[in-house]
Amino acid sequence: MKKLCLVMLTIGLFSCQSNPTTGPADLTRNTIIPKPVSVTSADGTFILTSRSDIFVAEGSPEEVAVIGNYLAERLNPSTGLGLRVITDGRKPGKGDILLAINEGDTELGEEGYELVITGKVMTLTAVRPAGLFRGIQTIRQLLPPAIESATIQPGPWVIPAGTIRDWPEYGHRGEMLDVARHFFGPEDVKRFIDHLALYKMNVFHLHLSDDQGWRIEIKSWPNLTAHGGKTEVGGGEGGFFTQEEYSDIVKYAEERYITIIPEIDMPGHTNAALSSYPELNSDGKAKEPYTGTKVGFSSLDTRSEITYKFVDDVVREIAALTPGQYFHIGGDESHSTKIDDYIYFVNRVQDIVESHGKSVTGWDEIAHATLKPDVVVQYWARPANAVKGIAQGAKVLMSPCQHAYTDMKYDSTTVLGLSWAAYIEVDDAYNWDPATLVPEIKRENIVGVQAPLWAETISTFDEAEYLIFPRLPGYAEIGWTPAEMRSWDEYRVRLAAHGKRMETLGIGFYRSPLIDWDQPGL
Ligand code: TNX
Repeated sequence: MKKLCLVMLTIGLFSCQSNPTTGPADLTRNTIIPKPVSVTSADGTFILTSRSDIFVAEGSPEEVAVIGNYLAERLNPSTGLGLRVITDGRKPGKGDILLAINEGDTELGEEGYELVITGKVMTLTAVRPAGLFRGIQTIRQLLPPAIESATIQPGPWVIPAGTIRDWPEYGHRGEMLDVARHFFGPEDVKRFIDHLALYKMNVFHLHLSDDQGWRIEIKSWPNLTAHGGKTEVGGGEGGFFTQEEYSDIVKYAEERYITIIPEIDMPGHTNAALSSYPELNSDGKAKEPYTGTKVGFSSLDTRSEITYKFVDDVVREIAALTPGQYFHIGGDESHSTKIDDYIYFVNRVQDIVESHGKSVTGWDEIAHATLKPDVVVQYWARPANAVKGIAQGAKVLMSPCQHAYTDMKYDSTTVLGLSWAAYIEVDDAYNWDPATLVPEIKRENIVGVQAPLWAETISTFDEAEYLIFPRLPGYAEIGWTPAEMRSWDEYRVRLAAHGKRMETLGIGFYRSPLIDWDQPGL
């Protein structure tokens, strides 16, 4: 009898806990990252079975069916359940998922969603398709990690009943990838975009040019890639995106409701361009290609008209392929450009960018210039620069190098990465609030959070993923979840549950000793 009681007690204890292979037993004990704004539980469980399908509500825009297909593609390989997307107006039954637009639920905003789970149907609604897409990431994370497998897994595929209402704190949540110091091709970039999607990020910033390489085809200046694309740090062969490949990346991101921000770094960080065209140099001589890792030695000739013809052509061609509002002009570490020349340059380039229908964003140094009203200053180093920007009415994107630089080592033993800004362990990456980090930068000045990955020390995408994970989910949560709902002690338990998920996705992440990877769940 005693034994039976003990067994029952044990079952009772476990039944309210999250199980690493079957998912949470109570919806409020989920391990979703970023943490949702509101979760309530109800009686019952929703189960995906061989009778399950994905229903698109009657009258939905075409996009909703596309999102339904994306969901089916996430769920079918691992469940083997063959979920179909039903668009003929039939009503969902037991075990089905329903996707619907509800324009009236304005509290959810542009990217928010509501997920109502009952023992019968799971209903995902949003004001906009983007919200449905974000909500699908919640569905993925409510299912066990095996859902991410490329091969059929046993299941069961069970989600506890309840309601999630959720929307982001900041409108800009992203990562940057430096493809200039080492080149990463379209397949790597798409994989990175998929990682952003899983954690509900919505911006992907591509650092497309630097001293060591020029990575995007410009048809009017072909040597940029024919010559300037053929180098990288350490002397490797480099590479570049054709315009077709770039457009394909833009489309891939768009299908995931992620905006690409292209960056052409100038007037510094331009040796690859200066080595490709002698006429861009004041002495008329092409520079030697550069494969080291120093910064601050190169500059476009800011007082030469051909420089502005060059910038105009480059911005025009890239802007034409980029649907997003912003064009990133770099502007960092122009140590060999005189300050007056720098200001003159940034002012003229702002006009060029606007003439091609885009708004300017740039590293915090650009605040020395006279900024246009819609400029976003990307804060990475100097509070004084951000303050200058704010004083001119600019908004700030938070990428503080001591917390958000994904190329920083985790600790002194990390082989990859740099350490000039800080060692950034997983808790340092998570434990900061954009709205209070720098007293002069207030919540109302901030558009969001972006974590850059500079690529001086990484040459394969496995190495990139080691630096990205497990810090990326933390940046995603900082951007999505209100600061007062976040705590490291609670987050680290949820993050542990993502270890298995990252493993299933083939991500060779850093096994931080701060996380109990072997005891996932709440
Ligand atoms: C500073 S951050 C840079 C980059 C380097 C990075 C290395 C910034 C705007 N400029 O050029 O790659 O440090 O951590």
